[in-house]
Amino acid sequence: MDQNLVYEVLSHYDLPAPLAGFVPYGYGHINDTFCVLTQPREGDCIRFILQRMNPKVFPDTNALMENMVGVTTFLRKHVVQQGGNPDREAMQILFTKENTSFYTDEEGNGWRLMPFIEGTVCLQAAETPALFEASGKAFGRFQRMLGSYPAETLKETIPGFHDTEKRFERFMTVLNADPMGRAKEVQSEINFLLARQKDCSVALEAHRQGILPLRVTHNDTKLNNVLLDRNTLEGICVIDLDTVMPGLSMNDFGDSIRFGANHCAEDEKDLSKVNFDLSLFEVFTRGFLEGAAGTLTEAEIRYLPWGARLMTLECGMRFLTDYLEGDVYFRTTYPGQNLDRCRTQFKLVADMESVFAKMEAICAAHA
Ligand code: ADP
Ligand code: GN1
Ligand code: MG
Repeated sequence: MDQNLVYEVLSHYDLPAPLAGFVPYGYGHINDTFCVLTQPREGDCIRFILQRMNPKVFPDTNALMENMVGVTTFLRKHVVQQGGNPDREAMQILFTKENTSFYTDEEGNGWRLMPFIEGTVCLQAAETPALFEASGKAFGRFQRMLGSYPAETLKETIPGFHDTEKRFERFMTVLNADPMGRAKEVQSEINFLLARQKDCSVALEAHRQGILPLRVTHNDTKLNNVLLDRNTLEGICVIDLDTVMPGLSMNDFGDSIRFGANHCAEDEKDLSKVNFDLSLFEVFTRGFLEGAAGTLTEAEIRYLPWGARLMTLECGMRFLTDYLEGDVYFRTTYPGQNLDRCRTQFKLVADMESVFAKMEAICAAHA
């Protein structure tokens, strides 16, 4: 990354103090994120999060940022009404000197700037059950807060984002083309997925039959997309709002379980370390339902275990597709990382299948 480009971007913002520097930040797979430091003459430095949005993933930056400004403004008002602190409990998009919600550089890439929410931690793995429960509560609450958001004003930033059937079709197209000649190396992963084609329709079919309603959902509820209070370890603020769109509640629940209800990294190579943890599933369920506070229907709660299975299967399928395509979507730091990621997801799916009745019993008990 050309440092001068970042300076050029920042020159379009009214910063509160002289710029002290910036460093790459976080473990996101999509955006380029930087922590920007400004240093007043006296006192602590004031930090910001600067992101270059990924135009391959989000081709319509205007639509993306319209959603983002709409949702953050709505959430900030909601937090104020509830007597909370909007600067801690909601994100904020800072506007440029030209009064736009993002800056477009000479290459056409969009950049956005946000205050850094201080006094928080962002975890890559659930270190304790209590932390995972806190994240569940935050994501459940997030969904409840957006219950009254005018869904019709939201743009679909990634059409069919959790359309698992469409994702499967896309996988088949890439598999048939096999552009990198990699299919022969991954036959067992391919077979695992082919054997589960029917599963890809479970949620969509329930929605088509009117069993599951559309809600405004986050759609990317990884543990590292929620900030926890550094001292109380409570969930403070849900971040990474790029994919807030109409969706199914079970998917928000499921994506958190996929990422957090285990004790390994998403790209762990040693599959003996990759195990679905039913006790973490239970604490998350408790937190999520407490946070959602009665907004979910009986059917939505009944389908939560499927949300976990399907989000994990879908994510594994997306990693596998990307591996077959030559790693063009998810950022990778070493060759084969998407295949490692796919393998962890499929191992977790298999684990979930073997304890599925227990997952259902847990959801029923917490309904
Ligand atoms: P990506 O879509 O690439 O995952 P995110 O929006 O999740 O990008 O940002 C990446 C990381 O940056 C987060 O996991 C978190 O650690 C950090 N981060 C993002 N926004 C903020 C914020 N407002 N305050 C503090 N940390 C943040
Ligand atoms: C991406 O942006 P990030 O890193 O939070 C991806 C999710 C995947 C996740 C897998 C917009 O999330 O859908 O589940 O990686 N986000 C997008 O770790 O595709
Ligand atoms: Mg993220």
